[in-house]
Amino acid sequence: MFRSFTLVIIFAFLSCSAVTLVSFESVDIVSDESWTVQGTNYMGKAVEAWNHPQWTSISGAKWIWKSFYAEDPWNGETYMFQKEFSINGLPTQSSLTIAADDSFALILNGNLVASSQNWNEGQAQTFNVQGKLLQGRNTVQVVVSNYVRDGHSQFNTGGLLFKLTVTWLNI
Ligand SMILES: [Ca+2]
Repeated sequence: MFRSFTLVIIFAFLSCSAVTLVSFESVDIVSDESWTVQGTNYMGKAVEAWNHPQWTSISGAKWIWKSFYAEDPWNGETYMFQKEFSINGLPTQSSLTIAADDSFALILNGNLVASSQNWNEGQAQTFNVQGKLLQGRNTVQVVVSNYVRDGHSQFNTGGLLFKLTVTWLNI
């Protein structure tokens, strides 16, 4: 009787331990004013951009640029947007969605993982970056070019829209 009671106690303890040991967390990294923007002889914080009517949207993310309107739509502009974030466990699941006006190159932890030469009608693209994420500190950099076009800035805007959702296993 005593032995079986002891076993029940041990089993209950192990069950509780297992529940507390296996836990997941997730975080959304979205484009917003917390990103830095870097250009030739310039570094600052990104701002929310004027939204072109044809641009898509991603829940929780903002279209960002160096300025509300493109500053030089007649000659084009290229900027690098950057954000650092932490993954406090073993990444188990991720989903990355991005849209840019016009072209982009997406770099995760120093590795080029995706690029697009076309503004893609303002639509978003999804990429698998599961093997590119690291435990601890991560850096995402996106180089975006607004191409030369005729017209004023409201018709030739530049922008970046980004969302990365990462789920990790606490270990
Ligand atoms: Ca444009």
